[in-house]
Amino acid sequence: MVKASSMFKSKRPQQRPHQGPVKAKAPQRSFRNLIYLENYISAREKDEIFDFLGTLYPIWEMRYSKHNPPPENQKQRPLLRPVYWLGNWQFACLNYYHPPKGIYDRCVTAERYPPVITHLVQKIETLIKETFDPRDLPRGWNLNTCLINYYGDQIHEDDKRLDCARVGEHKDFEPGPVASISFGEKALFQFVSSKGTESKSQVVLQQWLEDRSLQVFGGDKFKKQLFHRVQRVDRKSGIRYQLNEIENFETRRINFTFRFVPDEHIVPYFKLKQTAQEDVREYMEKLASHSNFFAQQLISPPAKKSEG
Ligand SMILES: O=C(O)CCC(=O)C(=O)O
Repeated sequence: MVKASSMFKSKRPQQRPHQGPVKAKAPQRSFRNLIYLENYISAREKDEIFDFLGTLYPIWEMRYSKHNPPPENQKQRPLLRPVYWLGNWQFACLNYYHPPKGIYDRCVTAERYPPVITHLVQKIETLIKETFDPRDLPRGWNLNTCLINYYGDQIHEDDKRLDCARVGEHKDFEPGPVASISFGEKALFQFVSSKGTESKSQVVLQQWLEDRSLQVFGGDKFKKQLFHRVQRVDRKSGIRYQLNEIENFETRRINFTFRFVPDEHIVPYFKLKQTAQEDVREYMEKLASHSNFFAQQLISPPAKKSEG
């Protein structure tokens, strides 16, 4: 069990679904399989991570594609935010990693972690191994996959802003604990219980994720039973990140979530099935325009010489 400073249970979830933070003085509590640590990332590590972020060009993905069209009653739509993946890229239109059935043709080999992230991930893995029940750590578990989420405002042509700094309720299906580090404006992160689309979700637990904080969650309750979401991102500090320009977007929070995908389910682009290659080709080309790694991935491997 690890101290989850200022993590608090929603007082009256029945009466107050979807209403943002419950105004209660946050008590110090401990939860099994849940860690929240403020100031976990040092100022120096943050600087190094931001130097690295300055080399990335995040992309806006569409949720669906030619070979994975929207289901009935749904439309094609862009994700709410630009993203970048390290370790492997789970394109939205390939439906993300979702065991037990959705494990092939979903995770595409991506760039490795830079040294500052490798070092941090080792520290986080050690913390998790020391504090989590070993039964909640799948065989071979390590944090080899990272999703970088950019949160902020979309700026429209008439200069109108659309605050799209949130994530709807969902589960992360990668096995084992997920770790997340946050930078910039604080975000209201909520665990919610949901009984389907008809009834409103109930906030079970919520936490403001502060700049330089670490959050880890795992186990049946937080990973398998509850959903989680980012309800909103504050703007009180006035933070605006000037990284590589994301067209018509103003970033005020950046979050890294680290996950585990078994290596055997991560494949280079050219090993994806043809339809999946076709669906993500445009994204790969966009990434390749700024990254030697992705440019190399688009070069077909030399055909194997036939024996004899
Ligand atoms: O931004 C966050 O704190 C959480 C992001 C998240 O839920 C996800 O990437 O699955």
